[in-house]
Amino acid sequence: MGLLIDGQWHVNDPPPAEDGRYRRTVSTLRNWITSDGEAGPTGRGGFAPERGRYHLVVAMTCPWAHRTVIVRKLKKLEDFVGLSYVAPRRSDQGWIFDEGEWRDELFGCASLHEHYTRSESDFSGRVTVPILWDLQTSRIVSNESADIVRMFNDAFCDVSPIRLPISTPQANAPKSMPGTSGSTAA
Ligand SMILES: N[C@@H](CCC(=O)N[C@@H](CS)C(=O)NCC(=O)O)C(=O)O
Repeated sequence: MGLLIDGQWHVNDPPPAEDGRYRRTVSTLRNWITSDGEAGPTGRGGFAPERGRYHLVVAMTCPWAHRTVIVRKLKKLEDFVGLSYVAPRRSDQGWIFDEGEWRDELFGCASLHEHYTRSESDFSGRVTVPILWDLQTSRIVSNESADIVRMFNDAFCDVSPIRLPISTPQANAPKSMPGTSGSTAA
């Protein structure tokens, strides 16, 4: 599937864990949009809710990304958080963009790993969806769907009074895939 190491794309994955079990990616970009722009539970501050400032990049085929799309819609945050889709398939470049509805409307990139290195030039790790961009600072705010749904619910209260029952981290923490070790990204 490929991954980034020190900002360089590697087509081949490292060998699997010795026990052969699947382990989900540990998300490393974990800043938070907060109602007052102060730092959230992890990462740095400076991300206040502002109209048109944020943008989600997701894949239609990814359940983790899908929950961020659902919460954005239920909270009616379309004016605050834009949305675009990678193509619903992988290549040796990982997630890629394509023409039409799969185009990269933010930067015109061919692949999602270019988004990661645009934000973090020395990024190492898997290139996953969803990612949440801050267009003001040109940095990725978060690549952790469990955090993104919580910040959508909590940080935009002034503009979206709808409250969804997803506020506890435990209830919403990323789950490991069935039959795996139970290691999580949270
Ligand atoms: N912790 C992430 C994990 C997301 C995730 O695993 N996304 C998958 C697609 S469903 C992905 O992009 N995988 C690409 C890869 O591992 O190379 C989250 O929940 O936001």
